[in-house]
Amino acid sequence: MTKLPRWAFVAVGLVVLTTLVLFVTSANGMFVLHPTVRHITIDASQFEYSPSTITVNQGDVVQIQLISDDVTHGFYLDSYGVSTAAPPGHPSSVQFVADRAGTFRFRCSHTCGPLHPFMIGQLTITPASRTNPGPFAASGVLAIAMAIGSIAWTWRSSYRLEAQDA
Ligand SMILES: [Cu+2]
Repeated sequence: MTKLPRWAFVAVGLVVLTTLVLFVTSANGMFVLHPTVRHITIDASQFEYSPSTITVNQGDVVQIQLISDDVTHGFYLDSYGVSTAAPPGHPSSVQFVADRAGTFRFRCSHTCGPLHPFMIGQLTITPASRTNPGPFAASGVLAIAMAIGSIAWTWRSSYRLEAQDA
């Protein structure tokens, strides 16, 4: 029976390891490397939010402070079911984890005047794997470099041993 060279086992092991590392780091939302707390202040007035478009990263802890500049306004985030309301002079806060990526509307949940139904904003939650390409890409490249380096090194060592035996 032909004995497989040692480096073949090492190579297979490293390829498996590299694949695992790449799989784990690229799995969407599986590993969020840098969850951050995002403090966002929204000014509400008849009949708009400022800012009306917000972007956060998946996994972020989002703290929203709602401030009303005139009458009582609400904040209701579609699909997340997060809601709060702020009378003028009484800011209110709500916190949630942006665990699902996508684009969601938030709307006024407190009747505030004739154009109340049109008081709408948009929250975009960017998928984790696309928001942090740096660390993901870096770990993948590092794993591949280590694999190639180790294979080359083991191959060289076994080659030397064979040369000595001859
Ligand atoms: Cu309103």
